[in-house]
Amino acid sequence: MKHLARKLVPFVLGGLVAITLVACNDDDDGPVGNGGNGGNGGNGGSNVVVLTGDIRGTRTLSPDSIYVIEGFLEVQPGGTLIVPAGTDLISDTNTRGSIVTLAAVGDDPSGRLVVQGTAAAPVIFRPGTAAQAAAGLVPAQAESCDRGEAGGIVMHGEAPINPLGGTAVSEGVARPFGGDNPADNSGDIQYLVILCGGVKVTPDNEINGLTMAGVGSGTRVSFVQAHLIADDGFEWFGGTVNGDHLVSSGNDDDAFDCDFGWNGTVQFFVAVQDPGLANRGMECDNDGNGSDNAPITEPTMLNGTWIGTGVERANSETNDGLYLRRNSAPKINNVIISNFGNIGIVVDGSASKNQAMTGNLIVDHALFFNNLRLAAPANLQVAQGDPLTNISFRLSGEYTSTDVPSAFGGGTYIEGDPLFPTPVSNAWSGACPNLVPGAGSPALDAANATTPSGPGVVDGSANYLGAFGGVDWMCQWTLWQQAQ
Ligand SMILES: [Ca+2]
Ligand SMILES: [Ca+2]
Ligand SMILES: [Ca+2]
Ligand SMILES: [Ca+2]
Repeated sequence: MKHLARKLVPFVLGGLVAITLVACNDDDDGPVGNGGNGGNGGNGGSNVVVLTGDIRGTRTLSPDSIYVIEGFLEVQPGGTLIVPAGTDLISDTNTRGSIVTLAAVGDDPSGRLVVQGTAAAPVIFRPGTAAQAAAGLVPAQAESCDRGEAGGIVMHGEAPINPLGGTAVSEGVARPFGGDNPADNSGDIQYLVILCGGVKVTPDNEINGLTMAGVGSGTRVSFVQAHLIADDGFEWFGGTVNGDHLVSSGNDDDAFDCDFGWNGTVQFFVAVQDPGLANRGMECDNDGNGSDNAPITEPTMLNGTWIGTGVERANSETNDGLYLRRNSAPKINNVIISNFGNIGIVVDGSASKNQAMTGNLIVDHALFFNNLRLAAPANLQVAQGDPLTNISFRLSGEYTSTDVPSAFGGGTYIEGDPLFPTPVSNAWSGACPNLVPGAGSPALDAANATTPSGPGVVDGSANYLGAFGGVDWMCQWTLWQQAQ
């Protein structure tokens, strides 16, 4: 196909570098320009390639180049963008460069993003500019970026969602999603770090770190970190996509957010919040009105470790762990809920209360530690546990004290120190926290856990509470710097 490539004047800052502007309507492979010597260093000799516009057909990037994404880079229906291990993806700070995959149209299947990172060579998406990349400055900038300097990754698919009519338009990028193909495939992401992203396009109209809108179960999302995001780390809007080994760290708003009928499973996840800026560990709605629209938002979350801010208000909102509301009915098992400044679990409102009463909303096999609410307001009742600070169910006015045990009373709730090598109060320190429970931890006692099973489970032997049963799968490939 036609090439719209032109070479710009080479920069001679830190070495000879060519910037190539490529309108992405070609099926070509690799950049145009002089030969690179490995993209990660960003030093002399690497090509800097600007990506903008549309991806059609299959486009495979090269780890020998540095790619600067300007605006919304859209992987069109039928298209595939392949990103090899170790490739640098720079989100242009001036245009909040974002990768957007579009939902299927007609005979063309959903656009696909394929990220082939490894633990040793993850793909890192971070803010910068073409000029900085040419000057070799972007890798250094990764040490000092701030929330909202980059865009994000926004995936759309044609799996079922619950707005009336079965389709919707996405936040932030305003593209359609939703349909009747639960097996929809929006790509295969492995070992991706999304750094300093998230954009408030307008109030309540935001790009998250990784947005999955109507994404189907044919998609793999595996080993992904969203770090220092100006909105949620991960947000699901309906769909059936599963995930594993997800890390949400230092993000404003919620570590994980779900809405519009998401029905996937996530096994192995970590949330670590910044004491200076955060909202909830997990926020779940069926929709904004708490309707009965089907499919109901009822994801399965297994083997997760949540570490809150340790302060009651990390910004203008209280710091609660799991905030489950508006008729959502998640099923959450084998988890550690710790260090939230306010309440460990909030089941808010009559709709989600009814889901809990009928056994559809489940939080079970949970270890609570160091959640800090010290005094109960009038609408707070405690169904389980002593002291109040570690296990707290905040209940709206519709509840009575006898309601609660019927919903949660049969569960396995443990209080105690998980014995992490890194104390929960120091998890947000600028270094990767060691959250593998030490010997004797109640998190490792199989009697406190359930055996994971079902679609989306990647390890059926993870009979423990939290994200780690003995092996740290996180610190080799994730980034933990503080905001600028
Ligand atoms: Ca959001
Ligand atoms: Ca929130
Ligand atoms: Ca949110
Ligand atoms: Ca939300």
